[in-house]
Amino acid sequence: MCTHKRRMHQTLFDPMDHPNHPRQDPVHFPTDRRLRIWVRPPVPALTALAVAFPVAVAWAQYFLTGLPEVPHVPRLHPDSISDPQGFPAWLRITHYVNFLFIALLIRSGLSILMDHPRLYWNAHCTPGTEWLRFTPLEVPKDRVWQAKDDARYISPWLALPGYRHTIGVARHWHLLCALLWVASGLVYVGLLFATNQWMRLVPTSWSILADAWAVFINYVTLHMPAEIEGFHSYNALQQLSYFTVVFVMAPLSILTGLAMSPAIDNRFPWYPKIFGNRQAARSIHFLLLVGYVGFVVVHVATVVATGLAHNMNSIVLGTKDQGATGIVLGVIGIAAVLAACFFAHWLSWHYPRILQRLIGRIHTFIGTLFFDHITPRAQYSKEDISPFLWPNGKMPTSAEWESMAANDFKDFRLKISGLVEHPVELSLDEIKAMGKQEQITMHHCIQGWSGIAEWGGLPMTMLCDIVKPRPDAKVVVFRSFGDGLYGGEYYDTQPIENVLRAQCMLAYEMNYQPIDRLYGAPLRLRVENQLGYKMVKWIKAIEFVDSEKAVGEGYGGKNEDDEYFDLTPEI
Ligand SMILES: Nc1nc2c(c(=O)[nH]1)N[C@H]1C(S)=C(S)[C@@H](COP(=O)(O)O)O[C@H]1N2
Ligand SMILES: [Mo]
Repeated sequence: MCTHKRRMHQTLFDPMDHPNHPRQDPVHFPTDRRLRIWVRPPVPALTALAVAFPVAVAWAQYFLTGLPEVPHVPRLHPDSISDPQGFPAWLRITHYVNFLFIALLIRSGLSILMDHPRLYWNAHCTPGTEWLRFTPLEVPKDRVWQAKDDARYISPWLALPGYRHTIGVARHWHLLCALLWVASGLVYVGLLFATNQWMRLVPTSWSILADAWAVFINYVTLHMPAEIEGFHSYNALQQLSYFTVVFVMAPLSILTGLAMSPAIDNRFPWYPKIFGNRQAARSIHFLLLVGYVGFVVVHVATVVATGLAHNMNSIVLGTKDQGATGIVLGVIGIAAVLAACFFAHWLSWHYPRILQRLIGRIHTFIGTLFFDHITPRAQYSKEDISPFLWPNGKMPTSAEWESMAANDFKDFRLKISGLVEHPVELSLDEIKAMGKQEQITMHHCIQGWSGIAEWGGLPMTMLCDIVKPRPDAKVVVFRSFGDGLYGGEYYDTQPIENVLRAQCMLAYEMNYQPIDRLYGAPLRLRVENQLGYKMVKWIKAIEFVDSEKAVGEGYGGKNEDDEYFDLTPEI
């Protein structure tokens, strides 16, 4: 097989990558592809009220006091020659680059959302407590329903890469584009303030609110405000909405995105609380997506309605004339973004390993800068324990595990081997006698759900004290009795430094009971600074090796091999 060859080639572009992906086809294209949106009943009513109320007030004011005049903005510099004049090239370029990345972020974000198509305001993700769901299914109560069963199909016309169980690749795009989007955003904001262009966007007086309201009344009562010379300044409502997008929504997207990181949340538990909790941050992150889509629709409609040719020349060429060049180039630009979306789709389905390696390198870089320094230490209290924790992972079906389970794992022996001075085989009782640590922590699944549970078990540091890893042992492999989603032994790996951190343990207790079969009996791993798929359940054996490249297909775990997940998911 080509596995060996693949291991040898750790370049981004490997011709051996291509043939290996179609193994997942049946699951990616399920028969049930219904997309249903259900919203908790008060939400549409409240939203309608929130929209209808200002509209009604605006109409009332219009009838009572007539149409308010539309003021000029920026008011402070009506005649100053230092006012922004037109749109410089850097502004036109960053505007376009932003459009490209937002498009890819929204598309990959939708793919990620569909892997757990429910949104909550509470941290526990108990089925039935969601306020929004994108699935026609209620969680069945009479049988085991895994979080992976709950994932939905989404059309690749809408999402990148779309289909089902493609969250690994979707995340690569999302994280890559988030980094590039933030970088271009920093350049843009930096130049805004380095020049006088910030005056267009940043209101400098509270009168902006009254002025924006006056403009709002004009729009809502279907009076187009007298055309403001957008080349020099915006009307107050326009300024306020651009300001909100750039200086409120974009930072909030970044901050709520970070609030979903297991490494950050389990080190700084106050951080997600700024937004309520991790799931509230996730809900806000999604609402911001809706906000961008809404903004783009209104923005584009206004560009069309207020003089398309003239506006497109300003946006694309930075000129004031009426010719068709701006429209032509603008359409070509939009076509190029569409082409980029098609290219991203093609790359996702034909060369996902390229993405995995590229993002892996960026991860390693960012990891060494930030994440390697943060050790998880969050502890929740007993009252915080979730009433329900979504289960995930195929239960073992081997006769070996079944018969051990039937006998309360009395015959179980954990085999620890590889690059250690004292390879051992330990019974569950011996493990329990070696030491115990307890922690109440939040589990973060890559799919988006989370939940809080108590875990009791043997810290990996204690185990290492006994088996004594040799200096050449760099990576720890955890092998499971269970299989991966697409068959073959489930396993995952950890760099040895990470298992030596606080809160990394072999858990044999969950919520003060011996761990249930469904949740990983007899032993499962807890590594609180990473995502759930790293925490192997139903552990059979542990092996110390010098590199993950020699195990499985060489990408560091079953999901890394089969679904292109990242090796060190701290975000
Ligand atoms: N053996 C095995 N372990 C596994 C998995 C699996 O599929 N097989 N899934 C992982 C994933 S994706 C998650 S989110 C957690 C789920 O743990 P829980 O069932 O206790 O919530 O287990 C992890 N461990
Ligand atoms: Mo997961």
